[in-house]
Amino acid sequence: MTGQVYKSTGSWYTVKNELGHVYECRIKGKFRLKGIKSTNPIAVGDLVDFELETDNNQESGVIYNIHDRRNYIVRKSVNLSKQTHIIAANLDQVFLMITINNPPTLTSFIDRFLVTAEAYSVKTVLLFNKIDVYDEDTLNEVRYLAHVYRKIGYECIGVSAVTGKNIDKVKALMKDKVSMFSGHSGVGKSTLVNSIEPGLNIKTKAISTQHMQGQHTTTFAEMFDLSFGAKIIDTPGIKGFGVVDMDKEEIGDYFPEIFKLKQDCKFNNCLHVKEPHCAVKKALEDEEIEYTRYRSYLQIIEGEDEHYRTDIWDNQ
Ligand SMILES: Nc1nc2c(ncn2[C@@H]2O[C@H](COP(=O)(O)OP(=O)(O)O)[C@@H](O)[C@H]2O)c(=O)[nH]1
Ligand SMILES: [Mg+2]
Ligand SMILES: [Zn+2]
Repeated sequence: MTGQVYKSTGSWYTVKNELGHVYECRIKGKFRLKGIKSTNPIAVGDLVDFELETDNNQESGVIYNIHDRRNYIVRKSVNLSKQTHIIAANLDQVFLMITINNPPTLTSFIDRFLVTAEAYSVKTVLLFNKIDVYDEDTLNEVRYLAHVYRKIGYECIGVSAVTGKNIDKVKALMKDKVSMFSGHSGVGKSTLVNSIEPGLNIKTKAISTQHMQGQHTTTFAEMFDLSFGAKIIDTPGIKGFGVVDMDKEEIGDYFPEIFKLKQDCKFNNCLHVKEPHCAVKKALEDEEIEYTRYRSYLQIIEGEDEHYRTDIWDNQ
């Protein structure tokens, strides 16, 4: 049988098959995944093959194969083991929720987030929330930022989780897809999810798991089916989702507007800092590239990013 992992609590996996039947599964043997030194071999979102076995009249599943992943997102472990914890696999999109104030979301945070998502090959949609309370100046700021990010290919939607403004557009994007909501604490993630699916009480469900006894208090991601044919992945308690290890030369590839220009730079290993005949610097002078984006790029390649790290993928 083939199914998708909805929840993992360490040694048990909740797997749903194509008919919507749910099975508690364990892993048979050891899985070694190419190139990943991970504390968990299987994550929420994984497609797995499993067979059923009966033990003391209890039916459960045994997973014997994982399908190739389209993408996966990881959190680095805080200790020195250099192991990673795979949070979720096969994500279709992340909605990055942004507020201009209460709390402010800085462009440096947005750009760092987008670089990480590009590196993970996860599509990001920007949601500018709380537009119901913004004055005209603040709305202009939303319009300006939406213009900046649309120009480089990101879909941007101004929404209000409270009044429901443009929530239909978000739902349309979510249909038949697996989504995750991210952004600083207080931007309105819980409010938005509640307005999209009023009956869904994510936090309660995440705690009442039957296999948690005797385990330490690590929280695990969980996937939920919504009534209109969408899936969301909730990652309770996950903060400080580390950055991917990137070479300096690679970082520009995750800024779409820089990536597009790099072939026109004189040097093929151009970092777009001080090199002569640099197409990126030229575009910056011509105001074709946004200064805040370039500044974020410099901050990342110079490694001035430590204080952004703790907030990336803050999903509280
Ligand atoms: N005015 C307004 N307030 C909002 C909106 N969305 C969320 N809030 C408020 O912002 C606060 C934080 O929202 P919450 O959903 O808990 O944010 P989370 O930390 O991202 O989950 C709450 O007081 C919400 O009522 C919105 O669209 N408009
Ligand atoms: Mg919340
Ligand atoms: Zn260059």
